[in-house]
Parts: sequence; C-alpha cells; structure tokens
Amino acid sequence: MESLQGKTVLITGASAGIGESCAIAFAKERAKLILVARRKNKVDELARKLSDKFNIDVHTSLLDVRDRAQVKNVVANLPSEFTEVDILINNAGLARGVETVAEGNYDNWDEMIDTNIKGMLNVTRAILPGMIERNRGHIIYLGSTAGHMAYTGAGVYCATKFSVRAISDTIRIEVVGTGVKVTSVDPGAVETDFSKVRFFGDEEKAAKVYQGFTPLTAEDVAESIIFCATRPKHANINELIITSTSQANSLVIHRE
Ligand code: 8X3
Repeated sequence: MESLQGKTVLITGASAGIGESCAIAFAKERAKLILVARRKNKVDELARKLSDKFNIDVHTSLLDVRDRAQVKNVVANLPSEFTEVDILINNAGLARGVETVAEGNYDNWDEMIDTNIKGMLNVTRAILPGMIERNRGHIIYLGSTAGHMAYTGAGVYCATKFSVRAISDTIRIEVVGTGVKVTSVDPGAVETDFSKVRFFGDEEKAAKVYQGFTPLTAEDVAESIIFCATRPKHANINELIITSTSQANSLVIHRE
C-alpha cells in the first residue's frame, strides 16, 4: 500500500457529498488538499476543520468547472507548495431532471453536459500535462453505473457518464508508459444531495429514490477511492463499480 502522506490531492466538487467525504478520507491519510467548488464558503469551512484536526495544509478556491478560463486561472495560480498535483479527483457532476429525450429540457441537458463532460475535460486538460511531464500522477474520475447501462428518463445523464468512461479509457491508453494512472470509480445509488439536486430540491421525490433498501454512503465511495489511490506503483485499478448489495445494476434494486 502506497502512503498518501504529503501527496497533493485536488478534489473538484469538494463542498458536499462524495467530494466532501473524499476530502475527509484523504485528510485522515495526511495528504495535502486542494478543495475546489462553486460554494467557496463550504470548502473554506471544511478546510478549516480538516487542517485543525489533521494538521495538514489545505488550499481552497472558488471553481465552476464549466468556466474554462477560471479552471486555467485557478491551476496557474496554485500556491507554490501545491503546484504538483499527485492525485486529481474529478468529482464535480450532477443530474438534472428525469425526462425522456423527446421531452428533454435544453437547459438541463446543457448543465449536465457542460459540467459532467466539458467540466471534467477542462480540469483534466489543466492538470494532466504536468503529470505526464513528471511521469507520475493519478486521475480518478467519478463515473456511475449510469455509464454502463442506460435507463428511462436519464438519457443525457447516462450519456455524460458513458463519456466519463470513454475519456478515462482513452487517457489510460494515451499515457501508458508514463507512470500516470487513470481510474474510473463508478457507483450506483449513493444517498447524498444528488437526488435533491436532480429533482430541484424536491425532498420527497429525492427520498423515494433510496426507500426500501440501504444505499451506499458517500463514505463508502470515498473508501473505494482511497483503495484505488493507495495501490502500489505497478498496480492500477482501471475501473471500479460499487453498488449497494441490494442493487444489481441501474435497473434492478431490491426494495423491502
Ligand atoms: C448516480 C446513480 O442510479 O442515479 O450516478 O444513475 S443513478
């Protein structure tokens, strides 16, 4: 197992859910953190807690991964002790709405495509060249079971997660021989604010998604990510699919 102590880890969408749990998990391993999100106050608060509790360095930035200029600017202006990113957790992403393609809402499509595909690419494009130059580094993408199987009402969300898999597979081929690792961690249902965001704050609809079974927690996913990030230098987890024991795939969930 490789130590994460002192490694520089950049986490996008670090203000809540899986991103926040990853920040906590990497802090426990005494990594140096760069926490970025649209809600800067949230990552600032988290940074304060983690640096106090674990005595680690944490840098934060306001970042909307859709904003290419902002991504370039944030990465170009990292404080000197944070410039060499060892691990990038490409987590920022969301689902908006459950609607058939025939009745699709253009704004929802744009938000998902711009965040989940273009945002993930913007951050990758800013960080990957440095990793290749240093012949080390690890990019961990947050994919989904939705990137393995389409389901009704989620055509565009599934398309974005199929894209995450396509991009991570492509980069793995492109960097082979450099020492850079690429992993896609693909969870099924995880109880976070994901469904609240998908249903525009409708808590009742969101709660129904997780009714009758025990879904994954953000901590479960963060633990898997730590596992991927701590494999020895010669070993890479290309893809890791994790679901609740009650979930077989995007379509089959056993509910009591
Ligand atoms: C989230 C899992 O089942 O809502 O990526 O598509 S699901």
